[in-house]
Amino acid sequence: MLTFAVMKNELSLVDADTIKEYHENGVCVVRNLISPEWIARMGEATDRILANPSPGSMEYTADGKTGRYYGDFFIWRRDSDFNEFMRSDPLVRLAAEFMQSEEIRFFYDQLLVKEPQTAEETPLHQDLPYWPLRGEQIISIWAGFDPVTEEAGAVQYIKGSHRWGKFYAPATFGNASNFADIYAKAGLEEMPDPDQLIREGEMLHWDLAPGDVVVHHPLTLHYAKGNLTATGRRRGLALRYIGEDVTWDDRPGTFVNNPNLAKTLPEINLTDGESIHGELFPVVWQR
Ligand SMILES: O=C(O)CCC(=O)C(=O)O
Repeated sequence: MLTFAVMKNELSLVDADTIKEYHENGVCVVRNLISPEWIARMGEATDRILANPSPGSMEYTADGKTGRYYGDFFIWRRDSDFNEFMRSDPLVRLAAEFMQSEEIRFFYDQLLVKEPQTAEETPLHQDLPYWPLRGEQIISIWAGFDPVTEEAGAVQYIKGSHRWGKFYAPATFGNASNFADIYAKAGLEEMPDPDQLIREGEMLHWDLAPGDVVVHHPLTLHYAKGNLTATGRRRGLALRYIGEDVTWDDRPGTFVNNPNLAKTLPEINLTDGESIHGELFPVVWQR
């Protein structure tokens, strides 16, 4: 905690109470972090990606249904606005304030767009079971480029679930995503009834104005409803940052084994237990 206080004085984007809340609840909101200029620029950049999906992207809404739930990964590698955004000062400094690390690397960005009248929910899941990583210094920063409400599909988190000591088998996002077979290889504990966990858990979510972000721990259980609004878009970007305690986990059944995604990525030459390095996961902040 002392280190966090020192970091706060140096960087001061977030107060000690918010960082404490993050550690206790596994999630917290940070208001007014991103400038209106960045929001406008990223809204346009997102629309460019939506108009020109990459081979690694996912359409989670089936043909013929209303709305669109679109997912895409590692967008920073092909779009200069996404590249600059993930390296931009408030984001990398925020990541540094939450993680007790001398150095911050970018793991990847994930675009999660739900257009109006999209019924598809984001299934309840923890992030770390999808990822080939071990370590403590891992956070996600979820930024929206539109106002976000529960009706528009605000992400909802089960308070304190990062401390349950659970590592549940990944859930598949959408039936057409090709991930189910891969996750079956993970051999992890099946999640008990997700609806019951949601009903019985203390759910946290926030209405967000563009510029606000939500920071969550990689083991916090979270899900989102569809976007049931008539006209309000929900363009969201999850940015994943890692610190120097993170190492590669070569276990089978993580998202890098997905052939769709793999064909958009260079060969990953990290071996089990190795510290994360290389151009795919660039250093974005150093003390
Ligand atoms: O945006 C969503 O619906 C889900 C977000 C999510 O799963 C994440 O940020 O890890």
